[in-house]
Amino acid sequence: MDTMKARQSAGLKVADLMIAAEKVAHVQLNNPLEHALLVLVKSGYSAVPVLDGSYKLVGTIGKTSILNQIIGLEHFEGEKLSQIYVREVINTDVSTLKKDDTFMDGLDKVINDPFVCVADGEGYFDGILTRRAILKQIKRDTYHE
Ligand code: 4BW
Repeated sequence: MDTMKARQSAGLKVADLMIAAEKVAHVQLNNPLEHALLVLVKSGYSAVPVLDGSYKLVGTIGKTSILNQIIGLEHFEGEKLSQIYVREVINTDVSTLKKDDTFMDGLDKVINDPFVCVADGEGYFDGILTRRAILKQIKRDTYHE
């Protein structure tokens, strides 16, 4: 890899590569699971961020954890989708980034997760950094695009 280009990449901040909050599909804590599943199926994503009423980041929710809630012994119990809420199923054990964090901080985090949420010092949601954005940047560096 060309060292000049590698240095350029290393100089990038998370803010330069993230998907801004207004373009990120999300659900809210007090949504029933049927709404969350609708957002996930319609957007095509496996998991999306969960925000509270003031747009602070609380965690993420994915299709698998929703389906696990409604799986019965013999069939899916779809009626439960309106009785269980996102706050009961949310994954709060998520790592986060800040807009000022470096490209290398982002690369490190997307090794284990397909996306990482970006939030400010007060917890307000700024967007997500995806594995795709990091890989595209590595490709740009490698092939000098
Ligand atoms: O609807 C899609 N459009 C595009 N352009 N690509 C998609 C779409 N759905 C899936 N993909 C591709 C991306 O390459 O499949 C990868 C895995 O998707 P995922 O995880 O399992 O749903 C996507 O990789 P990625 O862009 O690196 O995104 C990683 C993860 O980040 C996705 C999803 O959980 C989340 N994500 C990405 N963009 C999002 C989003 N969540 C909410 N809103 C967005 N705009």
